[in-house]
Amino acid sequence: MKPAAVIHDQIATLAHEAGFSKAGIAPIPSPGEEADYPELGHFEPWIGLGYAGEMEYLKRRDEANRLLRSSLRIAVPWARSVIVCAANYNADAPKSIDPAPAESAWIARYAWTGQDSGQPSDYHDVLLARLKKLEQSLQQALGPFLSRCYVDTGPLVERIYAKYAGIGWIGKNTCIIDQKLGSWLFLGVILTGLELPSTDPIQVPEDRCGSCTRCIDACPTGALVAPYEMDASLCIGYLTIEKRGSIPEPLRSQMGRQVFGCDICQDVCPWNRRAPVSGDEELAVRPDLVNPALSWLAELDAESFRKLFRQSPVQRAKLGGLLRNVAIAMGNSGLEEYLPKLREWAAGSDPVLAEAAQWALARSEGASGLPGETWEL
Ligand code: B12
Ligand code: SF4
Ligand code: SF4
Repeated sequence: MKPAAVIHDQIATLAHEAGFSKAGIAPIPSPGEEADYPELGHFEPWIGLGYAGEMEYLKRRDEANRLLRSSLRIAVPWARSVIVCAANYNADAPKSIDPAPAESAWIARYAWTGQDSGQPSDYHDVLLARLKKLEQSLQQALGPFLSRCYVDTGPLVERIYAKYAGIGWIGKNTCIIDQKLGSWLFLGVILTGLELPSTDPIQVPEDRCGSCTRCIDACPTGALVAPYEMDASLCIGYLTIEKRGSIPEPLRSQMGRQVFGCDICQDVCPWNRRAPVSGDEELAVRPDLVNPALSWLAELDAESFRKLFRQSPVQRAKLGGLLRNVAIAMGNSGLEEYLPKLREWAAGSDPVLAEAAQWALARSEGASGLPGETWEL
């Protein structure tokens, strides 16, 4: 094996060539050594507290009833080290917290890509193609080895390995933050069967949150229940993307205009103020998805949804989920112009959408200052 520094430089160079902004190596702690990554110990209690909501994939266990994601030694026993790569997706575009027209919705920044160019442009596909390129270069440089690439879907808590690979610290908003790049970073991992030398402990980034609590203070639903701790079942990212069926009523008025994901706890983060704009052509922003009109999204049908969000993470919410979120945002807007659409939905055959629209109508009724007014449904 070559000296650690040479391997690091080689991997960093090849990762850059493959299109990543940053890369590093995290060894996988041996059984009994998991305490070396104390964050792994938080996973089981986190699941126990019900913070994963209905995200059943996070709760998967092996035959011995061990949570797969609590350790890579359990989930992928042959793996010995993780190469973690990060791609900057910061765009020169408005923030979710900037003043915006009352008629506009918010789609999270990570889903602004997805042009129907024939090329993969959902970040999952873009990063996976880059990881595979890097994997191939490494196989050539280091000789054949067991490996597997994942973006988002692997059985691991990527951010813990990202920290120990030197990508960034885990902020109080639970995101990985790099001092220069900020937190608008996608992560991708290559699990390897190689005992690659770890990133020098000195390079494990220092926590630079200090006494700041902006993200916790700004979270509309109180999902950041404590520093570094999220009750994901309260997070607007979960409610608008992962949650099927109805969204719990007390949370709806806190969702504001967010119809897909949420960027608030990153938009308020001082480390994102001077973060460089990405300039990554494959992750280029579709301007039509920045502050889109609620009325435009409300008119989507199965065909136009499929066309608009082909190659886009928005597909995950499905049309029914997106329209449910739009109905809630319309209710939160307090604008009377949405009443006809809400009445139409309230009388429609999709029970989840109908119920969300009824809630939005009742909320608009309160906001219009016309208590007692009834609408024909
Ligand atoms: C499930 C999931 C979600 C869930 C839950 C989020 C969450 N915080 O867990 C929901 C749907 C809410 C979500 C939202 C978002 N997600 Co998401 N998500 C994931 C996924 C698939 C798993 C994360 C996971 O395992 N969570 C479980 C909990 C337990 O982990 P955790 O919050 O990271 O908590 C650990 C640490 O906080 C740690 N910890 C560290 N220090 C300390 C200190 C103390 C005292 C304590 C108690 C704990 C603690 O302990 C915890 C347990 O190990 C990952 C991909 C992956 N495979 O890892 C992407 C991932 C985390 N998401 C990502 C993104 C981009 C987002 C959104 C920005 C999308 C959006 N705009 O809506 C938001 C960000 C919200 C936020 N503030 O985190 C990126 C994050 C990149 C980054 N820079 O950090 C990832 C890595 C996907 C990727 N490959 O790029 N996501
Ligand atoms: S993404 Fe939004 S709802 Fe989720 S923790 Fe951050 S601010 Fe709160
Ligand atoms: S807003 Fe403040 S506390 Fe939250 S992640 Fe950023 S620096 Fe840390």
